[in-house]
Amino acid sequence: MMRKLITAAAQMGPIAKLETRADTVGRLLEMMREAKGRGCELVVFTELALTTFFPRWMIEDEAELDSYYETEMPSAATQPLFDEAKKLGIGFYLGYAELRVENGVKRRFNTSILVNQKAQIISTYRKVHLPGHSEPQPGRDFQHLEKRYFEPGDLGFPVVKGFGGNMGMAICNDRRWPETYRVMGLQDVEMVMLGYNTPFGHVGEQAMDSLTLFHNHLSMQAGAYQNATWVVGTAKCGNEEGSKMGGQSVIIAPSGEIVAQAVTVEDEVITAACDLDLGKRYKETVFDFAAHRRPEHYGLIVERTGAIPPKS
Ligand code: ING
Repeated sequence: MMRKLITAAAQMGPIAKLETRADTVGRLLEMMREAKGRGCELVVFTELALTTFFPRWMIEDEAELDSYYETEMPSAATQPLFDEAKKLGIGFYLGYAELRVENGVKRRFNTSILVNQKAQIISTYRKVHLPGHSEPQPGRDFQHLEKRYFEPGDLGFPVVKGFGGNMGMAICNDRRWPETYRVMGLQDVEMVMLGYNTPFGHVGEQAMDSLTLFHNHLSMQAGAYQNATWVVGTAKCGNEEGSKMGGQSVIIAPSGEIVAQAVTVEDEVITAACDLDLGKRYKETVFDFAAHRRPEHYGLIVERTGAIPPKS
């Protein structure tokens, strides 16, 4: 029997700095209901889905900074998401800023969770690849201080059983690094869910910034194909506090083909019936890792090649 997982990507338009958690959760609930109405069993929300993308600012006041984080999950503000998910029988991926105190020390992560149709958290992920800077950079219209406001993730890239398949998570910049998909590909992942907040002009070089949307899809389509997995990429987009961010949320098949794509820079639900067995044929042929991958031959044989050894 085909393992068809009807999946939604719930793209978000801008979240204003002063928008309340209740207002934002209200928007998420509306899209969760729309997804359920289209027969979805899973809805993938975006990165930092509860607040504006605050790493665009230098925030000196610690209380203000802490206000963007959740200290528990579900929190009072997000409990309605869990309640509605259980009532509707739909699971969800949710990105948010996580603040925890360990031995009196504040730990801060850019986190995502996977919640099943019984509203149980079945997987947690913390963003490994943090782009941008730890100190404000001169000459930028907007900062990108994720290295200041988050630690690199300490949970690896877990793949868990859920929704009838092998489910993995990533967050935003992770999608640009092949290791992200391969570490999960080696765990036989069948769907990678990820949210992203991708400002135009991030690099500050026109030749690269003009390719922001191309690189967005290139990264995810390559990751999907080379690891024979579905990839669901959900944007937060539009003009958010003056910072313009790319949209074009997508659902990508293991072939690398885009099967659904958002066409606005607002809240928009896109859906696809994802056959979780679609990747199997690739894993049995082109990407049969056991038959074709040769990690034992990837090393640098300097004496035979005269290659330049990497700096140790
Ligand atoms: N944002 C961006 C991302 O990786 C970025 C940062 C934008 C990097 C454009 C390179 C090019 O999509 C986050 N939040 O990681």
